Amino acid sequence: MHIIKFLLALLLLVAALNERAEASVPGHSNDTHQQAKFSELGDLLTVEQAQGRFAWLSKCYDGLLVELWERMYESTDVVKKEEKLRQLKALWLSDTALAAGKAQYVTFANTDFTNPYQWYAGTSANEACTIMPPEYEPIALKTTVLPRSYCENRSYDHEWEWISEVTVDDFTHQSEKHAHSIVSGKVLVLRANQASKVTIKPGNKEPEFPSYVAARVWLDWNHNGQFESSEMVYRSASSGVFRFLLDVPATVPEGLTLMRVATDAGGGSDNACTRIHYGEVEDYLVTVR
Ligand SMILES: [Ca+2]
Ligand SMILES: [Ca+2]
Repeated sequence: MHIIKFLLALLLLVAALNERAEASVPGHSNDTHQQAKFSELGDLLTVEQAQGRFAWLSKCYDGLLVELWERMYESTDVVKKEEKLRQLKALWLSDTALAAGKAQYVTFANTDFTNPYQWYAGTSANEACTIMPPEYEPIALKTTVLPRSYCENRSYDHEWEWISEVTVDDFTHQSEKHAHSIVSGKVLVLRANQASKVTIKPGNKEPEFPSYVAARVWLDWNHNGQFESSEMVYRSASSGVFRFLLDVPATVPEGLTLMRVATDAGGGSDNACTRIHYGEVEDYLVTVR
């Protein structure tokens, strides 16, 4: 049963990767029917973090890695634990994969592919071991896509205010309330030297009395893994829907980068890394063509 589940997860992952490949075909846009496949699990790791994930699991959950080895090889041969770990590492973190920036790592969640406790496995051997929620399982073998890691940001409180929808031209993402989420199932494609129409719909626990929230958007145009002050592309405050035109620079380096959207009824900060109070932070994978 476990093997089937894991294989299913792998298939879903392959589907997600295909979807990403499709999304990068210029002019190919069928967002509506693909919307259901959006993943909000986040857990997008860089190559270095994927290596750290393996080291952390080897330290904290080596039994689980052994179990994964047994599922993948369907073997009951007497093989030493160290050899099993070595083989897994060779499979997921081969020199070829590392050189291509495509290391693989295991991500964990509930069996329904949700992460209700917002629990993530470690990404460095130096991190202390934490206890995985008992109902969690390894649900997918992911391939690294982001070459850089970004500062974390999340809200202290997302009970009353959150982000319920973000649209960019034909791209729409509706979502529930979270402290932070990474929309990792699909890449948002922007056109160089054009203006894109963006809307941000805040969610409210009492929609008849919408809160006055500050909204900000940052885009790492220069792909350096940081949101410089010049990369804050929008800032406003309102109790309604935010609408603006996003001017995309004429030249942006190739590859994936990150767009961060934050709403905060506590006013927020111009610093994309400063933790927000009442609202949500959503990160989107973006490529400019
Ligand atoms: Ca949301
Ligand atoms: Ca930057």
